[in-house]
Amino acid sequence: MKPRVFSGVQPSGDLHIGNYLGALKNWVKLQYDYECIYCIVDLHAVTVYQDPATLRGKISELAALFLAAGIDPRQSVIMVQSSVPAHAELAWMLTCVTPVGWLTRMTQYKAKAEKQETVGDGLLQYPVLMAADILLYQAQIVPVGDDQVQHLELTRDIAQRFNSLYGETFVMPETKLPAVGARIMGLDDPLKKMSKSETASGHAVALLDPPDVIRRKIQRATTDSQPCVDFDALGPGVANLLNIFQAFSEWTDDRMRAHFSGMRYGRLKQEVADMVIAHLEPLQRRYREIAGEPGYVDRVLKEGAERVAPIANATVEAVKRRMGLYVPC
Ligand code: AQP
Repeated sequence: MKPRVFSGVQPSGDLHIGNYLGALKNWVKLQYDYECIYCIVDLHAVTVYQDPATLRGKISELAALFLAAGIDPRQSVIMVQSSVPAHAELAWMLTCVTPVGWLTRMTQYKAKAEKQETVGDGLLQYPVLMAADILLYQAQIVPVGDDQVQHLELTRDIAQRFNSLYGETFVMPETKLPAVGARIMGLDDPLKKMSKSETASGHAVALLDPPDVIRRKIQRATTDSQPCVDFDALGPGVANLLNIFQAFSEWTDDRMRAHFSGMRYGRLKQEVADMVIAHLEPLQRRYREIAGEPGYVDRVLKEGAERVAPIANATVEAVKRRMGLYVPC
């Protein structure tokens, strides 16, 4: 049996090249060697307010983008988190073994809570729900970007605590980061992670941005006062542009150095824009075809949920038995 992979993306905004390079691109590569479950984590998205009509649209858009990026539904499962109730059920049971102190020290919680007038309990519980997503399927590998490393450590801590309280139940999942592109930074502020919920227009390149918009955003990206690329003294803005180029092109470090050393920033930005557009144009073409096929995306999501529900339900039943909860005969 192939080892199992689980990962997810929130339908909380426009998918950007950080999500693609940190997660999706890796997912496509893994799908032939592993049993992969890729999830649209809508229950995570509502930990901060989402306009209901927009959210519904974003779920379908995200599913079509998974397909357009190369996730093959005959190989991998594509599903929506809320369509398998076991995610929420297991999350409650794991909440009961998770100390609050483990949650309040999560850096993503602190960063997101700072931006809210009222902090919902869901925002604090977010990493427990994420642990439930992964442990529900006994996933061995979780391909994510760098910002999720702390949540994965917490997932292992929760699994270990459950196992030591109730007996061996959960497999310990491992984090899989991409070699390049694990943390893409904002184009407008290279000290901040590129993020869906950041609304400044020059912050992120969305996967569905038209080529002229992509070019304009990259041309305006923050660099520094040096005139050209110096690999021994890279500022964060230039390092980010080079990182984006290398993650898309998969060039080696030596080739990157040989090609970009001494290049003026204007030319660098032009080459980065060309590389991003060359990769996103075919993806956008496939997206338009998929989105234009009535009923296709809904069928993929329905089949996905049906394929994984038995695995999820079996885990919930095992956890209930371990905890002494009622399981009907
Ligand atoms: N900037 C990034 N660079 C590399 N990888 C990234 N990921 C997110 N941002 C970057 C990875 O994308 C996957 C899906 O992310 P998510 O939807 O779970 O939400 P997030 O990590 O909180 O990402 P965002 O874009 O910043 O969303 P919002 O603003 O809604 O919170 C994950 O594997 C993540 O690591």
